[in-house]
Amino acid sequence: MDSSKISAALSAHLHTNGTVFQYGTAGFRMDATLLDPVMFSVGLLAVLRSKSHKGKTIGVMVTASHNPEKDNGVKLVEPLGEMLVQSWESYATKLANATTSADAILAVLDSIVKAESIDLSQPAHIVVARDTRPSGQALVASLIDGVQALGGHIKDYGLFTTPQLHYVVRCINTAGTASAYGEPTEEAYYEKLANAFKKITDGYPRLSPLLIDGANGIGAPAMEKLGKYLGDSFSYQLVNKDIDSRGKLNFDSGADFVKIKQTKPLGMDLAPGQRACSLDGDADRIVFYFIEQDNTFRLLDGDKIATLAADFIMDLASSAEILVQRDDGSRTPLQVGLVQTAYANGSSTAYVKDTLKVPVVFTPTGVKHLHHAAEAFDVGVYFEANGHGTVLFSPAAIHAFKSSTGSTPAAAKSIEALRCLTDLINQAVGDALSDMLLVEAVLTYQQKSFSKWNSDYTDLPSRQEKVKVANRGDFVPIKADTELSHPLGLQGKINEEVAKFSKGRCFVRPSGTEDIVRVYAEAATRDETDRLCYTVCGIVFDGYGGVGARPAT
Ligand code: G16
Repeated sequence: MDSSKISAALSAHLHTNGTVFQYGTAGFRMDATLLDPVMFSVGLLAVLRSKSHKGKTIGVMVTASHNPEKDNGVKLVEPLGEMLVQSWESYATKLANATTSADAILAVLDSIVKAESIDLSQPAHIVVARDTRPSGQALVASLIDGVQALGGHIKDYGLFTTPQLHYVVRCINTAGTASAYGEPTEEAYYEKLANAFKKITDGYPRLSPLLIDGANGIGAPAMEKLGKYLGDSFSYQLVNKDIDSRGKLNFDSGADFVKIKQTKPLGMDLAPGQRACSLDGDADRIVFYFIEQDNTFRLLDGDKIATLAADFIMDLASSAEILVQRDDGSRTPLQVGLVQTAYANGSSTAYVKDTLKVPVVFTPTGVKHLHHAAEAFDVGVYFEANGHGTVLFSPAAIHAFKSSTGSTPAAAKSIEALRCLTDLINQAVGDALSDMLLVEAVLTYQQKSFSKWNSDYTDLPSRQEKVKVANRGDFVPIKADTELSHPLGLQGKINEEVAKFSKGRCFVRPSGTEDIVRVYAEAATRDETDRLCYTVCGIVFDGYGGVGARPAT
């Protein structure tokens, strides 16, 4: 470690304004003007992480995803495309906060090297990409300074969706192995998805065109490129694709807006019966929707995507008579499991358990948590209600799909479909474009309308609101985000309110991506749900440090 080189490089990125940095739900995320020292520190950390993996390539994605355009953020990606391992998140936080002086940063670097027994003579390889935010390019430059100060090699992929960055990281690190994931290029990514989609839908009548809201973000140009590979196998119309005008990214559009507001995005004409979906700012989330003849808006969110996918895969596995080889030599049916968070609609959980008869595991918010829980199953389906998720296939499941032949033509066809799914579904991370094709493939295969899909179960009315407070760090979630241990006394007050409503459920948790706390409520009717949600918002605002405008009641 060349201390003088690091000190000299830090001098251009010194942290001077007292902001406290925290690696949150999806990395660092805040107003872009504050991020320069953070980026430098992430460059240093990425080098250490790569060295600790003996030179494997580490990814860095510069994005603030669903946040407003003025924000930006950064997250680290592990060699197989997963989110940074949690034990390193505290290093990331310490290093970012140590950018105040050369002494501080050198001391933290040294402590990480010692704690992780890192061999500094190992090489370090980093790849970086960014979304379309105007602040992105300068932040990548700061990151590169950090990487080079510690002697790492870095390749800049430029503009990418978040899942594309995860994809190339996995491809690079699996190249030449039995689990090689593909070519680490944008073109190969589109080709892989498009080929799998064409194969699985071959011979089926096409569905009506899908309206796609690109949130005026990187998902829009990526969709246009993917569309060329899909050709006439997929019919769509893209709206909100303006990535050049300032202020449009995620503005009243995108998956987060549609999910929370339960309405169509700005810039989309949606006639009753038309099918539509929204990507978010970095194209790692997707939700679907339509409006009924009477103009009622119907949302098909991550819960609905998860149940559609789990049901489809179980049908295929059963018709294909798939048996999976176990460690003890036995061969047993494919085990499908579902992972949800506290935001999952209560009706979806009941449907999964009672109708699909699939086990459900709950984790705290953040795909990093869901992803790991999903790995416990042969097929782990994980989706947050906000549309962030994917389906993971275990090596044993993939082996079973590859080695089965099927005793009937129908079984052989189902096996082929399962094999296609392993290519169609991004195994590294939730991916809006891959998930979009997954849903469209299932609906094409089953010739199922959005309305029929929606009728699988009826959502309980739900509402999610944001409350701005002086210090969201005062709110400490426990029990997979369903309760708070602090501030003392608040949980008791929430419980008292919940008890007043039929099928009432409500929780409060600090966001890890925005400077607010979130309030989620569910109850038997729309009116009760709204009353429960707004009452709790008021309790939080009035008694626990609310700032700015009091939430509506
Ligand atoms: C990120 C995470 C998601 C999480 C969301 C909101 O999504 O990847 O897992 O659900 O933030 O998190 P929070 O409620 O803590 O603000 P994205 O799409 O913004 O990267």
